[in-house]
Amino acid sequence: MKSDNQNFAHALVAAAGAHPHRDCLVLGAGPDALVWSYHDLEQFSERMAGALASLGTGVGDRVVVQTEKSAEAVALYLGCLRLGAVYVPLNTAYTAAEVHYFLADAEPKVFVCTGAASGPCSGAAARAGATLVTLEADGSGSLAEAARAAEPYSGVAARAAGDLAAIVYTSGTTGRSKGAMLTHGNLASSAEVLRDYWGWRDDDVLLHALPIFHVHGLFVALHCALLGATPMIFLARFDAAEVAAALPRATVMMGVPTFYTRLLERDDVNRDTCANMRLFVSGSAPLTAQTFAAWEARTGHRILERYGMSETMMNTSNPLDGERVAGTVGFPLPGVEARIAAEDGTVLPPGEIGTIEVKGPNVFAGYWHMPDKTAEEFRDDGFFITGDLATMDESGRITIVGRGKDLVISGGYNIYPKEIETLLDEMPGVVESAVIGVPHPDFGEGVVAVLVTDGTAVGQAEVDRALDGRLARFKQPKAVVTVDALPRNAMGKVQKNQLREQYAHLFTQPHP
Ligand code: MCA
Ligand code: AMP
Repeated sequence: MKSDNQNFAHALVAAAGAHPHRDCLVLGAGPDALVWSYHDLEQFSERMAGALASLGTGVGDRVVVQTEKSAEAVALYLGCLRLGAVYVPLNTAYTAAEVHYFLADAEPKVFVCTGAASGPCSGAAARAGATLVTLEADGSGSLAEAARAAEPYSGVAARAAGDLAAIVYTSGTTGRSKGAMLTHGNLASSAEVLRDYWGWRDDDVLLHALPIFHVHGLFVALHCALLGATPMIFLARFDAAEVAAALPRATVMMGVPTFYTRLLERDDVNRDTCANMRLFVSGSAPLTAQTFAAWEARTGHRILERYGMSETMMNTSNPLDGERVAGTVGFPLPGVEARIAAEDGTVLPPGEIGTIEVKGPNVFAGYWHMPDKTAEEFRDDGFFITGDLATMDESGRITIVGRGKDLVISGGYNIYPKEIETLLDEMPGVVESAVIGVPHPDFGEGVVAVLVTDGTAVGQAEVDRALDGRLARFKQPKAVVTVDALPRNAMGKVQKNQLREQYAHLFTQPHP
């Protein structure tokens, strides 16, 4: 009988309860590997929930988390769900200055960070009314200690499908980050659909090398394994040598395209080492047809590419059994409606380029504290305007051809130029700036700052100095060029396409 409690933790607790002694998180390799069983994870999540409750956290309270990837961090996430609290993960690369904004915006009850961040963030946490606790990569820290001593909270707070489970911040075109509100229904529907569509098996072993502060690593990858109560080889970060060494023990890997290009540089990634694998998934950024072909030639596997967003979880996927076509993101997932529309909302016929719009149980509940922004991005009939440009063929297969939004995707991280331009424009000697993404052999796209100066010499060193501590390193320009003037159209709008063409080979060799 299906429970009335739509808290997604309820489904996860049931899955773990059915297989308590199965391996859940395998940390490290060989005889030194540390293994958490499903029972271990459940027990510690109850203790994490108990510790959070003793700090006054209850239903609907936000818990902002900026910690390294660890088994304890997974237990913290599950503890939040159990309590009905709202989990708010932050990229570990964000600087204290960036974190201050998130704390002020999310107004959390608790802020969990590493000891290193606690000093620079303590004032902002106090101003937001949050209790600051720590959790380190090795599982120590004040929250971990509190959890070990806490009275376990073994319940699962009653939640409806439409109640908030998480807020995932995504940068905005205005330079101000928006919190995408994800509900228990969003998490559950997406996880269940992916489990079925990708044919999750009882004997699957997931190779998990993604960060757990974004939808890809936290919800897509983790949820598939947890819902199936199957093991994960849980790596703290992506390290090509470690991933290659783990491949023979895994059956499924999910990654961003950079994972695949880096693995292709290694001789020990081949048909033999991938013999146990049944599925390689790629997403978060476009996978080139070249990487798709090289991977197939090397390993015999056709990578399954899928497409999603923080706001919508997963929207489309190439099929498990049917044809996986390079350069396409496949078909709308079951339950997801997708259409291609013109700017005015007119639905376009097959083959025409327009914006992908989606509707379904996977689509978020809106932006936290931004009702106007939310209203702008939804059509009257409930479709969400993704900002991604694509075509759909007669069979419903979607090919992404570009972005309507001014966004750079580097190594699977979204970077909004406006946020960088605002800081560059404040630099002495800079008259104006344009930030663009151009092809990069490792990250797919690399950030380039194009500057107009008043004659002052402003180069990479000056830009690095000006942005350090204010912007996460991955957002900082990997190249700086100066020009006399930015190209503009008749309306005065900067022609970024022209700049992208001009600097297309800054990081790569032009084709002969
Ligand atoms: C690290 N660096 C980067 C990036 N990552 N620069 C640009 N883009 C990046 N993605 C820089 C660091 O700032 C540092 O610079 C240098 O590279 C080395 O840093 P390190 O941490 O050692 O890098 P790495 O471990 O090699 O990381 C590369 C990576 C990582 C493995 C590709 O970025 C990664 O795990 N990406 C996955 C992102 C992801 O999960 N995206 C999902 C979000 P310096 O030396 O100058 O200090 S999208 C999503 O969730 C939606 C729903 C979806 O569809 O999936
Ligand atoms: P995020 O806001 O970090 O969740 O990133 C979502 C964005 O990543 C989407 O709007 C797309 O622009 C991009 N994206 C995700 N998956 C793919 C893919 N398979 N191909 C191209 N772009 C993708």
